[in-house]
Amino acid sequence: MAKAFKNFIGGKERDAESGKTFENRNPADWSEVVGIFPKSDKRDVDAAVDAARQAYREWSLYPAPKRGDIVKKAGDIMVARKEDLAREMTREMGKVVLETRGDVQEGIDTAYYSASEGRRMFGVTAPSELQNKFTMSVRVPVGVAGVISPWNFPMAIPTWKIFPALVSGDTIVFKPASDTPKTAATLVEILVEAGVPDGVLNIVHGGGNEVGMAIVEHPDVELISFTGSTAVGKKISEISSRSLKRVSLELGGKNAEIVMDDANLELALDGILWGAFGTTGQRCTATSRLILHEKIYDKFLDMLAERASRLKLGNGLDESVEVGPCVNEAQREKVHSYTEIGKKEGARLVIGGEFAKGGDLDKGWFYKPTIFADVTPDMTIAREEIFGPVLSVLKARSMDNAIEILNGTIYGLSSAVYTRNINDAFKAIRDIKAGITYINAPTIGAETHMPFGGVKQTGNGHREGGAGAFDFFTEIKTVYVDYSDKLQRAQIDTYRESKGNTN
Ligand code: UN1
Repeated sequence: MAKAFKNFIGGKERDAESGKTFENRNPADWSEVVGIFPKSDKRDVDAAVDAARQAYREWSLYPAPKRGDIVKKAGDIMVARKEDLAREMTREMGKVVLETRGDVQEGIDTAYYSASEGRRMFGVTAPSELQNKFTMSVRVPVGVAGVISPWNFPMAIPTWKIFPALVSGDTIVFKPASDTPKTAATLVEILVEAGVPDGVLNIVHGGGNEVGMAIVEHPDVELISFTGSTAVGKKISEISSRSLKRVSLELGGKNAEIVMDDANLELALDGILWGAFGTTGQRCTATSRLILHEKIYDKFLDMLAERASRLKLGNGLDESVEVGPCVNEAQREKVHSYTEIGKKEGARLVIGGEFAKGGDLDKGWFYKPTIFADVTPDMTIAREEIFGPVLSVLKARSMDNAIEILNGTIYGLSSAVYTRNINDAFKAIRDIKAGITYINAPTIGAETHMPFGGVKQTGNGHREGGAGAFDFFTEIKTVYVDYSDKLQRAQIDTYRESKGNTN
């Protein structure tokens, strides 16, 4: 019998007010129930926001380095439990254990980075324009943060949001994706063990419409940090704009890799296999378009089809498996619908394009790595995010032409260029419209201490990762201390009375 999990509100485990539950199943073996979770609604969100609000004052008064120490301790616990966390995550959402170890490591890196930021969180000091007056800016917490996270990085992405929020002094209502509630529940458990006080971190399980939107609409939630689809992001943005709530959005992508005729083709091949089919293509940063220089187009496509057709699919707990299942049935159906569209619009199906079947594969939501060649920029499979193991290959005449194709999308998260021509590389760095550009490396694999985010409809200008995350989770307060014992009027007295001024 699978374990029944509960919400965690104000330091107490609680069932959903509705009394309802939902099951979380293993996408590589749908008969296996990973856990049972409360199906919450607005009432549970209200209780969690109340708890977060009550805990806020005391938490906001903890010195930031102390808050950082708690997050550091959570990182230490994650180190000790890494293998177990990774294996449970593979059972929960299917990606191979090599990658779930990476996901946990990304959380650990974020813990140590965020903890260290507790001893920086720099403000600015600058000289005043008046004598006997001091000026500085300091960072202060904002309030209650709503954290709404996706299923593809069940540990890493929640930590990108929760750790900087905690170190900043905010309290949290956390709604994880309903495909990955178990890893999220474990993360909360780890933070509680590390010393996060009651009410500072609350988790409410359930669906986006019932729980997610109740968090977004709640007047006492000041911040929303969301990673997910562009459609949902727009809805969140619209609702939040009515109360001018601050929102950080990490949304869709249609990332491309360019391979020029002078590139190291073996290296580019390794890059595309990892970028397109790693995590079964289910990353915001996944490579879903490959733009090949016309001179190497046929040759590279042959090399790619040969390698991609040999990728081993299966249960990600088997170390020899390279590609896991899609996260659920609906996702696999969606992926397949793009195959149908690709065929209808005249793209050439090179490999894949169907469910992967036979033996243990029949138990889960497996889809064959799929490559479409002769894709043109106007085709649906060149424009829409698929979020699965489907790669669209396009042809370019030159670096300029390749960049033009790469930029021809409403998204702009990650991008990659393989070339040995340094002039072309720098031109690409300048002209590609994306939040991240890799030279001679795949589109996936961002590091946690560097800014992460995209341009255009990939987001709304905020960055996660690194110190930039703290810009979102803190408010800047500017402080002036006048120790002259007289009224000094900035801009007026500055150039009349102060010593040293001649105007
Ligand atoms: C995502 O897919 O939403 O850069 C995040 C990467 C990972 C994070 C991906 N570090 O591929």
